[in-house]
Amino acid sequence: MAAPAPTGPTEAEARAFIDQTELQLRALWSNQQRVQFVQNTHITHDTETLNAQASEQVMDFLAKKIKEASKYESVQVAPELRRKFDLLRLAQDLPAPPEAAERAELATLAAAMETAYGKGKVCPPKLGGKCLTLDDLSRTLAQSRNYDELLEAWKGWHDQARALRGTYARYVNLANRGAQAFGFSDFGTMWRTRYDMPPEAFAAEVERLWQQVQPLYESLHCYTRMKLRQAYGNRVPETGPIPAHVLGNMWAQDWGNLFTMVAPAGKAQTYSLKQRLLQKKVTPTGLVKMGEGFFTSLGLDPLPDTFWQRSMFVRPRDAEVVCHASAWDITLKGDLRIKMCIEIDEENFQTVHHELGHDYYYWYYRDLPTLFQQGANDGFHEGIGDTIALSITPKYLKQIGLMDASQEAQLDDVSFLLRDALDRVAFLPFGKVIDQWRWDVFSGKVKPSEYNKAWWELRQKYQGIVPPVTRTEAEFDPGAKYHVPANVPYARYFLARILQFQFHRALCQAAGHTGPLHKCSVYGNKAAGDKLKALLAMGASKPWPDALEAVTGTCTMDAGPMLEYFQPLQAWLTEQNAGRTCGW
Ligand code: X8Z
Ligand code: ZN
Repeated sequence: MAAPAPTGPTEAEARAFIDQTELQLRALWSNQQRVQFVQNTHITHDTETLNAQASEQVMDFLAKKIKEASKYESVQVAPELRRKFDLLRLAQDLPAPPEAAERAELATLAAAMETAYGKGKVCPPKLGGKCLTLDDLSRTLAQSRNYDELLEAWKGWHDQARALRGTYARYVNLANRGAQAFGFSDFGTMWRTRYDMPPEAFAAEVERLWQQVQPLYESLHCYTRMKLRQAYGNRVPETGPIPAHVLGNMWAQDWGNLFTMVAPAGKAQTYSLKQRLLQKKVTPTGLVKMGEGFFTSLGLDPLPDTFWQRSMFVRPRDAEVVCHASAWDITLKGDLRIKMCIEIDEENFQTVHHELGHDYYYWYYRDLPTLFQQGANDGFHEGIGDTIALSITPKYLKQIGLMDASQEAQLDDVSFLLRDALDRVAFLPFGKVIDQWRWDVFSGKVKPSEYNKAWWELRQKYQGIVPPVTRTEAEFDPGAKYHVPANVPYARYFLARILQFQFHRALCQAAGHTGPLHKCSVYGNKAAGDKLKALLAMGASKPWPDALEAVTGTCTMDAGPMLEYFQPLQAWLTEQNAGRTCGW
């Protein structure tokens, strides 16, 4: 008699495996979050070591579970359960290399790079032992109009990052070994596989969106360059790329700080949000309260008391910290925090809304299964707070007492949109470049001996900027940007920049807004709030095109709404640039 055919595992067994894995993951992730939060708010040798240990633990656990999961590959299971298996394979921030010693090394390197970035300082001899932090240097970049002073601050911060070069190359090596152990050709491919489509299709998608917005960026670049030339003379070329240090920001990623310099001639710019906030003696906590106030006006919950008790809002006097802003849910059950070094200005006002967007996402999906506690894709997560910030219109500022009626009347559409574009439009090529570079580094197309060369080629090609002084392979300029040493993917911010306008238009429609999109604020509108809550509560339970369709009615990412929003500015820029050679 023939032996009965061997039967594979059942759907029930597959489900039990995932349920158990999710429970264990929640505990491990929560522990890791807690340790990381402590490290980020109090860098010492010990907190860094604890962080490395926690990462290693998560790495080991996920590697084991992903291997076990292959048993269930051919089991017929419900789509929702299959999605969890797919998400499990992609859940590693750091993919475990095969050897235990390599895993420990990768975890140690990653923790060390993040803390090194956090501790980064510049100590110019002329200050006689006094050192400058990134906050200090950024203030100079934002406020100074002295070419050489700007250069010194820019060069100081970029030069100190050279210490990370060797460690970074080793990290690339180990992370690739990890990614390959799970069937990805390299770590960058693993990153690009997180978008419910093949990795090549995702790269093409980013390129397609960039092509949509490139003309708008080029118009802004052309106009800004002309204005900068008026201020800095021949040191800013008439037709070539702009030196990277005169754009008001350490990485030339958003240019809002140039507003008073580039504002339309003849329109006196008397209004300053920063001045108004200072005048009203708004504290860092007060700034966060204002952000919360927007979300609650939409009918979303107030932040829990523990948020106010456990967050870090200012740079402590007596500890090394990672100041780069971030948002947390330590327990994955609503222990929300933000960590920021708030200074009272417009940029921080925007960032507070950005971070609270993350916290509200965490909050509304906190009851979902662990693997679904993510954004529909990571661009959604980055785009929520920014969507809300798009509703910070003059009308809204007046409503909350941050602008007078006379100031509102004076502010014309072009000035308002120009201010906004200096941040949101200027960012677009930067949002693309960071991972364009890392994808090439991880794939091996760019070798360590060409790190800086490749970096500046991309910066010039997409952003139309050049380093203000010669850079060589002795330096490591990508390391001067937080997300590179901190192992945080960046394409998400590019997507967010596009998505936030799609979300904004959808919320405005729900609120019954008519008229130009840039005039819309959904402040106080519960219908818009309901739409937002529904999106947040979906987490990653469905592929992102479904989530996008549920909010906007379309399942493709599209820069159309962004172009619509900036249309009056685009028309004005075209007039201003008439007769000039744009591009670089
Ligand atoms: O890193 C951030 C947030 C934390 S997720 C502050 N952003 C990017 C950056 O600063 O480079 C927000 C905009 C882009
Ligand atoms: Zn963010």
